[in-house]
Amino acid sequence: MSFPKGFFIGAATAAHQVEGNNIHSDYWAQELLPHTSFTEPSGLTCDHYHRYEEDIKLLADAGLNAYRFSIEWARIEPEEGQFDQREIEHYRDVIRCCRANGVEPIVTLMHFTSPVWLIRQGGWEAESTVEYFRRYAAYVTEQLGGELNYICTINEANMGLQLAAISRRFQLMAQQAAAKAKSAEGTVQVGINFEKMMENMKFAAMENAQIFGTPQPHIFVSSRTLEGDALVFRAHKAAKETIKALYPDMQVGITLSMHDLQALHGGESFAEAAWDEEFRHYLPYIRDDDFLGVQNYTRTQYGPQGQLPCPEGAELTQMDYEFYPEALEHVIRRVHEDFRGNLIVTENGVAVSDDSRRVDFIRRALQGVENCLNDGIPVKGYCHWSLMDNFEWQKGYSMTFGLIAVDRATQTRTPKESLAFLGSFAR
Ligand code: GCO
Repeated sequence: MSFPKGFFIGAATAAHQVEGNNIHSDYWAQELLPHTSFTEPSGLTCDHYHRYEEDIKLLADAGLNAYRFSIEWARIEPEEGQFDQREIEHYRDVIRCCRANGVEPIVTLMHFTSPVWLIRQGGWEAESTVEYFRRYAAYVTEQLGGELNYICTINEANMGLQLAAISRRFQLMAQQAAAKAKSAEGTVQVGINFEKMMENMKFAAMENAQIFGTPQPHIFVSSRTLEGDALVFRAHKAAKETIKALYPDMQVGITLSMHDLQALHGGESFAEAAWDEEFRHYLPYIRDDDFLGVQNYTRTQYGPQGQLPCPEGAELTQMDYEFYPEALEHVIRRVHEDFRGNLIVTENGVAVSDDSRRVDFIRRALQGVENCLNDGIPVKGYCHWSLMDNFEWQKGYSMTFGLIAVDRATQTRTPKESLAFLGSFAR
């Protein structure tokens, strides 16, 4: 396999999952609720906030040439309207560290976590969030835009509707049999403990009300209404227009969580409806973007009765996903049918303990990307999720997606075979 000159071969992280002590964020607050749905709190995570130089050097030394990471809104604006210049300088240092190591920084402005104050003001269902996000994007771009070429505004902007759909499915399954409830967690591309959430809901509602002023805080990773779904994409457009006004050459896009949706006989209408909800209905908001971030992990199959469980005997990952790297090529081809602009694979990976499975996954996923390139589809890069084993949201540290293992007792990093294997394609 070979890729064009300038093709990004990189790895991805998210601030809350790797930096540590994101104390002004909504996630930090919810992790510490007495009736939290989180397996464990994020705490110091991988201390990437202080160890980013070591981590970026490991990435570069293995041959990778791009690093996708997020700037944490809750650090930049811990209180409404109070912007912390020191945190801007921290991220400037991270960006410059990338450049010093010959690595292209691809920055995400919002990767699931929000400042507590934003959620207290209605979060991702409140009209005011559109302007708050635009203002935040403007501030970061004014300060750091001169050192960047790629900005993803919002990570997996379609997650809210996906969660609304799975919540409906989960409640149905939970009514049928608790044993089935587990499989709900394997059908959304984020670490969620639905079973524990349901048990804790009534207590957590009271505890959330004490922190956020509402028993149902509209954090980003929560069920979204259709109005809230549109609001997220209006926030993206407002931010993009502001960024482009400041730096017209900045490449700006959004990232979407997309499954390889496959219809078995009789499942066609379900698969088409799911693709409309997951992707096609967003086209008016993103059609003119500079790129689209494609984030894919597995496939979902549909039969005459709707969504099907993983095929009998399928190899599963720690996340209860089917191990199916061919999904990436299928999703890229499907997206390109409607979105003709540049694509960047901003996330693709696998939670496994056996790194040889990750090597096999990467080989097959990259083969699919090369097949797409050979057919003229404008894929500009591939960022593997994730650079290091990290905090998989409500699932905590049990899910190992990393190209680098981290002993969090000592913060020792141990590159896995898969890191060098991925880097070998960047040369
Ligand atoms: C997501 C997020 C990542 C996850 C990754 C593995 O897509 O949910 O971008 O933060 O950790 O996808 O689930």
